[in-house]
Amino acid sequence: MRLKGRHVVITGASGGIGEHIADEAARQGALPVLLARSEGKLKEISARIEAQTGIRPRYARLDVGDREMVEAVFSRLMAELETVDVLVNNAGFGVFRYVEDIDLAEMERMFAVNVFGLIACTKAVYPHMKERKSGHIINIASQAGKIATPKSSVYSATKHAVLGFTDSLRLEAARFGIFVTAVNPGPVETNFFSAADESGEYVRNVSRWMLRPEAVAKRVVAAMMTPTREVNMPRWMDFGSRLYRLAPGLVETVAKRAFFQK
Ligand code: NJP
Repeated sequence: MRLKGRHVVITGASGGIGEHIADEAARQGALPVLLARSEGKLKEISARIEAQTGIRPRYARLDVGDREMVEAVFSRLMAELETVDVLVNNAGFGVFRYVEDIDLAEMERMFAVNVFGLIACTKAVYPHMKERKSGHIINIASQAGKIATPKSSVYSATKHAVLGFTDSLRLEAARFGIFVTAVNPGPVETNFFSAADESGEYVRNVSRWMLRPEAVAKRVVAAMMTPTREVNMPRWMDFGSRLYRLAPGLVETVAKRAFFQK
């Protein structure tokens, strides 16, 4: 009942974690709004959700890395919806490479989508939430935003940036009754790895403890409209990143082989 009739805007909703968040939010009675570049997929997902729940989610094409498009799409949405109760900044991608192999255009794109896009989407809804003294911004970051490992320097840097932004925003937003949550999953079984892990080596190495996207989505939706600081999963990885904060050198030594599994 907490989410009944609430507008939940999800970026990167055409697959993976974002699609499952839309499913679960609709099951809880929320009104999801689906955003991504693949409009055809959004249309199919919207029709499927309507067939399953009776709720027909709105959808719109959005490249979060395109600043003008973010402004245009969100101003249209705000005019149509009047309120956005929850924004889930989920759109993102990673490419795992050693530093010497980093392509600088790819690096800029990763920052444009994962960091600047997330900030631009946040800024598009924040003034309205501030005015209403209510709302929730949920940023899908990563355990890679807590521990940086080989071959993920740029991806990890984007997620560290997301966590820095999120922590600062949480303090500012609390003054207006707005909740801010960071979600830090470990590896999740989605299409993410078709771009991130070209060789397939990482997926082979970690497949036995990959999270299901449905499980991540359930935790995200359970946190909606509650003052949840962070969602960290799986539990053992959360424990590892807490330990890393206390003794980074020790963890790097002990887990060196595991860190090079990409
Ligand atoms: O990945 P995937 P996930 N503008 O590839 C969209 C983080 N994460 O669900 O635009 C707008 O299945 C894309 O749609 P489309 C990860 O960093 C993951 O796993 O149509 N949308 C698709 O819907 C990311 O922030 C893992 O191509 C854009 C969606 O994003 C979030 O979880 C672990 C876009 C990506 O779906 C969702 O990733 C972790 C753009 N420019 C954090 N570019 C993991 N999977 O292991 C992409 O710790 N999208």
